[in-house]
Amino acid sequence: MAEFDLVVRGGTVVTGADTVRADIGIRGGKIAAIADRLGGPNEIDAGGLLVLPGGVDTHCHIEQLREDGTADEETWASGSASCLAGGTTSVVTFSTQFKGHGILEPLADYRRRAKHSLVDYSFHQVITDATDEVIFKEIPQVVAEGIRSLKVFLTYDPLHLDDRSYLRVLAAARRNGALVTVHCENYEAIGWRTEALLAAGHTSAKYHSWSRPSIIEREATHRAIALAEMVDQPIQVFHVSCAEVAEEIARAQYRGLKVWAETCTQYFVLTAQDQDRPGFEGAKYMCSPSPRDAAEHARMWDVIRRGTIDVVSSDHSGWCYEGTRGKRMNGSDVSFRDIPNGVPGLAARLPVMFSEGVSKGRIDINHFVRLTATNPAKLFGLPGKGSIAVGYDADLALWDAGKKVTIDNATMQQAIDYTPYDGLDVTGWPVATLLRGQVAMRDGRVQAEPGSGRFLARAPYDLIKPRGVLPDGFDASAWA
Ligand code: DUC
Ligand code: ZN
Ligand code: ZN
Repeated sequence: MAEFDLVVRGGTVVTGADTVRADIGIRGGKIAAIADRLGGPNEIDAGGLLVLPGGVDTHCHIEQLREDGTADEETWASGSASCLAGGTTSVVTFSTQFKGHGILEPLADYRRRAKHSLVDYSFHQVITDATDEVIFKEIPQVVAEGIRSLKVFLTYDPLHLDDRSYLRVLAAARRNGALVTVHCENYEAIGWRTEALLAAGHTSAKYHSWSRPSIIEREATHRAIALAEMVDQPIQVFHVSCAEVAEEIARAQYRGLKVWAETCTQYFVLTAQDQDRPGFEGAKYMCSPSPRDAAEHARMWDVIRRGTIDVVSSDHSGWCYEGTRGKRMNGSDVSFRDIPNGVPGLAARLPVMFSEGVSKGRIDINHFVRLTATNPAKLFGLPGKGSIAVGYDADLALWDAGKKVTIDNATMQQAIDYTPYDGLDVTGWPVATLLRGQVAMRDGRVQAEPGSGRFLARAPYDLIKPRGVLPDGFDASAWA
């Protein structure tokens, strides 16, 4: 019997720490050896290529349930194929809650849908209604099933939580050993500015960013951190859009708090000015927090280099531009308030960040791997993912660092009918993606079958344990 099922030969293996010339021997879906001159009957030639850990995208919306019983247009089959096309092998998506309802029923539905995935997956549990039933009965059950992160929104109708409800979720997470992830924008301030903008006749997509300037994100980030500090509950701040928000997080990290930061691809290449395109086009670039101006991109690279940002995700959202279920769900002649937020980006994430970061010399390749694979896997408790080591899953992206591609929607291989990165020239592209030792994408052709992805139940892990530091020693989370 051959020693290995497959050998990846002749590549340059890159982890979050090291870059070495080595072959990789794979057995039973796992990395069995990393050494010089391995061989066997089945080899894949990685000569001239980088061998990266498969990407781990810990914030993306795939086939997310809607309140009317339908789901977003990006299905598990299409979204996960897009992941493979872009070198990503694991995702964490969202099981939702609808106000007035519990979390168990939508979770069961979502689990059924996710069985079609071509990549490995786990979920965050969104909490939009912090009832006693949800807080004391359902969250413990869901976390015990391995869904070890809760997502809260401090803005958005009808998702947002007020401060008291946010505190209750933080406390529930602390009791049950989960991480809390937070969408930080000030609900009341956005509502107030939106009302004023609409009254002044400022209705087009461009005013989306005017309704939510960066100070609104900074205030909510500060508040989210302060309340988490009071409860002694670790959090991850999602989609940091600008340096002034990252500074709030850096201050918290300096004080020793367990506060981690995520940003997304769009905050390095899109701008608020993209929303000012003619007609309805601006809707294609509308997401929250809003992209800022072009000067912010350089400031974001600075905070990346300083180490404040831990994760880069896609925040891929399933809204098509055409048709009646996506960006135009409320019509094509509506104000910015009624256009759904979010941009697609599953396949674009690694190529855009590699090109803008590594190819342009802003970060080194190991930092790129940490941001896009190693850190997300560690922070969300996915052992065996996000790095290349003996015993790890053989999830690999074989990467041509010199390949030049102009992004268009066909290269994204997604169900969404546009990409906001259309026309962007990138240097660096995945030529093959392996999931647990199986070649799942080669030369742009996705060859994995729907259902080949596995649910990743997340066990308790030390990184997200509370610090044990409470303002006056009184643990309110034991009581409420
Ligand atoms: N913002 C979010 O918080 N989620 C999805 C899309 C978006 O723009
Ligand atoms: Zn969000
Ligand atoms: Zn999101």
